[in-house]
Amino acid sequence: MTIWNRTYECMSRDELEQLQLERLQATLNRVYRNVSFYRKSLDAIGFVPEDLESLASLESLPFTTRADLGAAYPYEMFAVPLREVVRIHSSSGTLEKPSIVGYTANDLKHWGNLAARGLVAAGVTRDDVVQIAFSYGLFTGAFGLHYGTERIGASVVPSSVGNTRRQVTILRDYKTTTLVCTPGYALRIARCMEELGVDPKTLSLKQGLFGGEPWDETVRRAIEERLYIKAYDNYGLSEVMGPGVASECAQRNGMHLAEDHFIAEIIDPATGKTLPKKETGELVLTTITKEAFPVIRFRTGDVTSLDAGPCACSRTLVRLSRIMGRCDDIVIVKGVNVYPKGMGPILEEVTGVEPAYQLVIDQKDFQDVLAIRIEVSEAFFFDKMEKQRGLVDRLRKKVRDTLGITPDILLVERGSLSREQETAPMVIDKRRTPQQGR
Ligand code: DLL
Repeated sequence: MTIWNRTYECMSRDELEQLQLERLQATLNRVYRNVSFYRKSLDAIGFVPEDLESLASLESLPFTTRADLGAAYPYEMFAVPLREVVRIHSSSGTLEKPSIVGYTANDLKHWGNLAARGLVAAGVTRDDVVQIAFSYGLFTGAFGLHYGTERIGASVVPSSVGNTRRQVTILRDYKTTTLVCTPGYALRIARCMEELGVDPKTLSLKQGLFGGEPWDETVRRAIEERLYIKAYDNYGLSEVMGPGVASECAQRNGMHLAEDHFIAEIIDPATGKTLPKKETGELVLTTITKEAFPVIRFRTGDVTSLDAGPCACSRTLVRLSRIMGRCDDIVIVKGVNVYPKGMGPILEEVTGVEPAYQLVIDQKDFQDVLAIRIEVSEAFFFDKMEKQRGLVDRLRKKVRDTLGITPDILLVERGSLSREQETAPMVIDKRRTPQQGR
């Protein structure tokens, strides 16, 4: 069984905790010196980084939230001068102020290595041809796994997302062995293959790494049967690094978390109290090697648990269970993090004033479908049909251009959403696996 970095992936707990402590100390020093947000929040509790004596003291430090990162827009959270930053990405979605994340050359090196761990754990070797059907852009998914594939020495096919027929042609003609995309897009490719009459058994495809959005064992089975491959889960988030934070091994019984780079805690999202790791709660992550964009006790909003028991693969890193949902307002639609309240200002750019609206999310053949119900104002009603149609087109285009998701726009009668009385929820999520928090 191949392991990309045996020294770190199979460390004894004692050695790992010593390493974590040293790295945490260095990180706290760095943020205290260079990031005013952390200096202020640590000063407020009278904590001096030199005082850190054990990993347990991390629990006494304040959390960092998405709102904190948003308030630091664009670069206030950077712990190095921009001159040392060689790459900038940002979180996907509708947050008014998205988190802008930076990487030094060293950060990129670590990112590639951690993504390589996940690829190797899924059986990828230098003989593989890896088709990366994530969008290349501000989204971290494509680049992280791209670097990991190059690090291994396998061949990258950066097909990016979209043009599904072409993806199928590439899969067949380039003899792709490994598909990398969201689980939803894997099934879209599967459907397209079925429509084109391409038999997956005739392809070179062996495995796929899927992540960026929640999925479950039913989706895994559907991917495996329809693409005739083994499907592996991998997890990450832009605020912490991107893909490579945790990845499944051949046992496919949880994702080994790169604890030599990140310290994980599980908390009760309601009280903020730390829970035993095996309990289900919100995942909180602290980066301990990041130079440009370290985060301390970042509340991911993801609901999961950690398994510290031994794994037959001989890796000693804890395993993150499948992400069970979110405990904040964010809903993930086609891999894009949608903050429902952030949709208002997007629609307003077309309608002039923010309309009452409701997001209805459903799935067709495992594909997410987003409909936005928008209350028409009197002004829309008096308009001719043609104008209404124009409005619908402009709204659809605006959302597509901003989020990369093309929604169905449904104009509904005035008063039917009754936001004032709080009777109409802002989001109706009809998907089989609720991706929204509780
Ligand atoms: O989705 C990074 C990524 C890309 C990971 C590709 C893996 C593969 P963001 O756009 O910042 O970054 O979204 C992060 O997506 O907090 C989870 O809610 C969700 N998510 C990511 N991977 C998984 C997964 C990328 N394997 C947010 N299972 C995270 C469930 C996932 N949810």
